[in-house]
Amino acid sequence: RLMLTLHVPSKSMVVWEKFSNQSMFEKKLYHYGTFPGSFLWGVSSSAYQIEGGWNIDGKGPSIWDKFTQKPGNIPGSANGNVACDSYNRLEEDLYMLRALRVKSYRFSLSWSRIFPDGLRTSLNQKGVDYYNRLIDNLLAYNITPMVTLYHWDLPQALQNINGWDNITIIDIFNDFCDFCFATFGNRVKFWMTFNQPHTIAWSGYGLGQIPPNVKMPGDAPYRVAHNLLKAHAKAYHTYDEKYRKSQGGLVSIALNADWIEPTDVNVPREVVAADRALQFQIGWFAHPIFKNGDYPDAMKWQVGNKSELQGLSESRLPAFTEEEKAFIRGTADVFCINHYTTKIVSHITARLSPQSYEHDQDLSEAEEVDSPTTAISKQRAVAWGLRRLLNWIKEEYGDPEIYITENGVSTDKETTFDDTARVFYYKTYIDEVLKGQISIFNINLFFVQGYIATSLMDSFEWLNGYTVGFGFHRVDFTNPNRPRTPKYSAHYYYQVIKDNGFPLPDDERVLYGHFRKNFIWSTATASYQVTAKRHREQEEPKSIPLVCKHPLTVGATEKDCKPSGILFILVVMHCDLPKER
Ligand code: GBH
Repeated sequence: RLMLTLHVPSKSMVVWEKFSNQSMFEKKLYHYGTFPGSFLWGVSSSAYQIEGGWNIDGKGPSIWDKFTQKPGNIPGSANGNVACDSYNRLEEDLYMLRALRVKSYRFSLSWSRIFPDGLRTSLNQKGVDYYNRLIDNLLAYNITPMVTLYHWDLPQALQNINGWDNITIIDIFNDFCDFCFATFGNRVKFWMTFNQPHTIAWSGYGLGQIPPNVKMPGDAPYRVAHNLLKAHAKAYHTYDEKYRKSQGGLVSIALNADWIEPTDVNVPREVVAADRALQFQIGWFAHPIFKNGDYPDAMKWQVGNKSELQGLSESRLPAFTEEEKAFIRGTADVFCINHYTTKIVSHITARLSPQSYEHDQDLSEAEEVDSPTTAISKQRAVAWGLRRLLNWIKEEYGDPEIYITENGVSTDKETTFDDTARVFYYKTYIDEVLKGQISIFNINLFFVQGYIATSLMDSFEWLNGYTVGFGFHRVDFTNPNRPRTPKYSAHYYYQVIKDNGFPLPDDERVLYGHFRKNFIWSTATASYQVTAKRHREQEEPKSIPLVCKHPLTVGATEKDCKPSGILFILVVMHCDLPKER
């Protein structure tokens, strides 16, 4: 413990101290109880994944439109041209939301549907009308809209000027946000600027897997993240200065994080490594926003040292000025977290070349092999990781109000109704959230205000196309009408929302009382288990001994076996048939 205190810089090491030595029993214990009455249950979606209508009513193309038009980029050459056709099927979407009885719906705005070329001068009123209709209908049904301003679908016109790698985009994004606050903010009170800036920076500009498919793992992700943080902060201040007073909403950003468990919690270096992994993932954005306006020490140290060893004159991690730090610090009203899985990391000394955000971390990552796999590789269902992550966030960022803005699991597209894996996932993951609301085993509480399940219906799942589904509803993508059908999990989630959690079922309640007077108490065994070998060999049974009336005493008579008032229960035996039969 002392060693850990000395080596793990972050206060949040207490999470590993408290939890990592939990027994299997403690880890898997099911906790019954309910959430506070105000708990915000919801489901999520995002524009490109569901809307379709990619080139109608004036919408401009986004980087995802461009990427998916090229055959072979996505399995089955899938794209979001039609997707769930939500642009034309608002009524169907609203019907599902009402049927689930959710309290909130998290969706995103397609920037290029509102500003086709990304700029305010290109305003497309039909796009605005669509979102007005959606928002008005949600409110009419008492469903709180939670709006993501940017869920990865940058207007292609802005990519032509280098997208998030060009600092001028900070002001351009701010114009878009300003317009959305002004236009929808009288009804929308929950805003998220970005969905998963980590994915935008690393998958988009480092690995180059998602658009804009830039493969510059050594520096572009850091530059892009720097711009995303400034863009977020700028939009936050715009809301603060122009809209907060009259509209009274809140602004945040949806960060994503896997939980990270060290390979060996008793080796300080490994706990430091796990903490470092979280700092590079969630701390990259959360540390500046929720702590001091600057990157985590672990990142500054690692990237700085590597850069020096690589002979660079300055760190590949850009630095903020004091003014910028003050501008970024404190720019989120609540903590929004997207979470899916848990990974195990260990410390390594990574190679210096090529330069990469990945190697900068000096970590290697493995799967949590005791947990069930899901339809997407390396995305195991590890429910207990969620509670640890929430506790880590609580410790690291000073007990913020937390919303879980995405959590869910995929099943393959053949699973159309009986999605028991999804039911099990929600049942166990939501229970980990519940455990944090109530003090058990004296373990600290965190404050989760809402839970948004991903997702409302099967959708275009980015690089996985339509091969997997996260939805409570199945969508038949081969049918032009895109019919939606509730899966088993939809019924289950409806019940969880209705019960506001997991009230103790009647058959789990502890009962005190007496059995009726003539109740027969007994005990059981099987002949083979109690008969000596010698005895069995002497007495070759003439018939199959299916029924033994005297399980306790071999050779006893019926009289011997019936002490007054006690009857022996007949034991049916299947396992000791004579060999020749
Ligand atoms: C979520 O990300 C998305 O936010 C959500 O829109 C989506 O519905 C959900 O995943 C399920 O697909 O393969 O290049 O995209 C979850 C966190 C981080 C997991 C990035 C996949 C790999 C990058 N994701 N990660 S890529």
